Amino acid sequence: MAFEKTPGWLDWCPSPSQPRFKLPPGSVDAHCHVFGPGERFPYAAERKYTPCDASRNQLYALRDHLGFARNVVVQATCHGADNRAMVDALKHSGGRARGIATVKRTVTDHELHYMHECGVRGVRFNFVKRLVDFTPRDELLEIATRIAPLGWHVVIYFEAVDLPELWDFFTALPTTVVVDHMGRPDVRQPVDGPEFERFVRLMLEHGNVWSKVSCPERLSVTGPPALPGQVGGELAPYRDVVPFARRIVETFPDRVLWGTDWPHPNLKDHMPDDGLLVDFIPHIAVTPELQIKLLVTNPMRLYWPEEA
Ligand code: 0GY
Repeated sequence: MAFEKTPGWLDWCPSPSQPRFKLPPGSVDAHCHVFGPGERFPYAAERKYTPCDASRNQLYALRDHLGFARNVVVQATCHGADNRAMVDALKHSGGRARGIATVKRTVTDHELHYMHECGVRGVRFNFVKRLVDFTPRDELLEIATRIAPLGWHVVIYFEAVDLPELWDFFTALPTTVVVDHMGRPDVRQPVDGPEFERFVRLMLEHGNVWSKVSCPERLSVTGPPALPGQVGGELAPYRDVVPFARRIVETFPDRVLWGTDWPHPNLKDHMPDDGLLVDFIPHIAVTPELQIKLLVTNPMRLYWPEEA
């Protein structure tokens, strides 16, 4: 089936630069997606956008180019609860990819066990209104209760302004909870302002909450140009996001993950150079110890505990 991309859609960068930052051996890209290809894995009827294709082979070529060893492939909303493209990617990774699925309450135990065999280790609950239709909380809690015995966790995606309303639901979840992109802070606000303090408090008070310190390109207002930054006298890409991510990495070094977010759905003003995104990492994890925790130890503990 042929799909037409959403008007204004930005395609992923075809020739990312070679990062200057050398990733530690065994690094995990813990947040990325596959899209289709639509001919083989059609996009869902209920989707809010139609992307360009971004296949598993293209994802794994990027992994090798940037120097990652493994991936965590997160089900993208354009595929709804049809996890076939993501599961196909896991099955063709040689054990080097784990997955996060989207499921409905109608999912069977057989389907959950099959996905586990293929490498799925969690489900994603999405509260970003432009991406998904509303799902009742009792359905989500039922799903969380069913996946908990598999050792899976819940990934949550929400906007910072919605955290107060979602707080009680998040803190009642019975699993490890991984927050996408630091809960999407407004980086024009102070890093010690009330909005980000609320997110820090969520992690301080709840030891089961982790955060991906990913997506500077999505959160940044200053954008990518590498101007002289404050950190170590280096040039910091996406410098307005650095204090936020650095604070989370340094406060919770054992509960942070990092991912490229390739192929970067729904960006409006620019498509990042994935090599430059990797060069953002040493600005937010400024010592080799923090870098190894962020890129290797933490994701291995969560996704490959048998090898960690
Ligand atoms: C991300 C961010 C976005 C989209 C999705 O599954 C998705 O469609 O996650 C977004 O548009 O902010 O993490 O990829």
